[in-house]
Amino acid sequence: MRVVAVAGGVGAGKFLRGLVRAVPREDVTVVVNTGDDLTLHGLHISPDIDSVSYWLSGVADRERGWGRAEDTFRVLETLRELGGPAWFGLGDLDLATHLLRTGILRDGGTLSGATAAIAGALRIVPTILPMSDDPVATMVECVGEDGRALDLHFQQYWVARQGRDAVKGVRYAGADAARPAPGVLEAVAAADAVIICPSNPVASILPILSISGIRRSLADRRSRVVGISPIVGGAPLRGMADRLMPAVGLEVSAFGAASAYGDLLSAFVVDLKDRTDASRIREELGVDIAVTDTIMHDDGSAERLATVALESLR
Ligand code: FO1
Repeated sequence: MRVVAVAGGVGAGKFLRGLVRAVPREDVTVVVNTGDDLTLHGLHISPDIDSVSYWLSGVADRERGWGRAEDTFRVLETLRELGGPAWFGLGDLDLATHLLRTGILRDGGTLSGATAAIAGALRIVPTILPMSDDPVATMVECVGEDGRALDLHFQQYWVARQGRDAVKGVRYAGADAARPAPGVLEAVAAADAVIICPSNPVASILPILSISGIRRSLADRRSRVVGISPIVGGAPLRGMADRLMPAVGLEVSAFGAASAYGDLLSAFVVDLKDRTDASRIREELGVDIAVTDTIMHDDGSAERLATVALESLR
């Protein structure tokens, strides 16, 4: 059974560890958000690709969610002592990934090529594809505490300024010109199931769907597309979806998450705590509903969630 997973960072990483227990890992292709990629210290950093790669290879820091387990931050601390920019928490081990990726790009390689090289080195079997080799930047339009308009890159909004600004809108700069990365459309066309992972709809999934070719490819396969709600009990488990969703006109609820990509879905998995949203999603969006415990305590619970998602398409 060939499966495409449309993925953001931490939530997707946890989920994918279960998915590769539910189906043969060589049958899985992951299409990953790059809207929150950034260049820092001259390095190309792809946080969501790295989260997915680290989770799938078993080196992720399970507590923090991002970065590598048992990493140290000596380079960052020294940089801070020297008065350099130290707002983004790059670990010493994590830095090796960014050095390798940046070198490949500098030598004329693509982000897809760099991603495949790193995945190969980490002995990851599923195929990991960036959504695009072209740059797309998730920009968060805010009003600062002093009332001034701010146009912030996602990482400036969330990490540098710690989400303190009032969000007025979100856009995906560069999406109009961005082409799907090699292999993305082919994987979706050949998939028996496309799973939209329990990731932040605005920061992780909509950037991928903002690439028109990808959105169209999913629309063509609607009968095989299932989404999983990242909302539990009317709120995100972590992150800032509750601040970004209203800014793009989405209710902060399982219904709001479903309506973010409702026109592409055949089925949607909601948490037991949000079961009251089920009939609304079914009736207003025309989407089948599965209700289950969506909290992924471990790989076993992630596997059960993946199985429920796949069975909801049968
Ligand atoms: N998130 C933070 O909140 N603070 C950090 O300092 C930080 C560093 C970081 C370094 C590498 C990486 O791959 C991810 C990192 N993240 C950090 C997570 C990241 O900012 C976002 O959570 C994702 O981009 C959203 O999916």
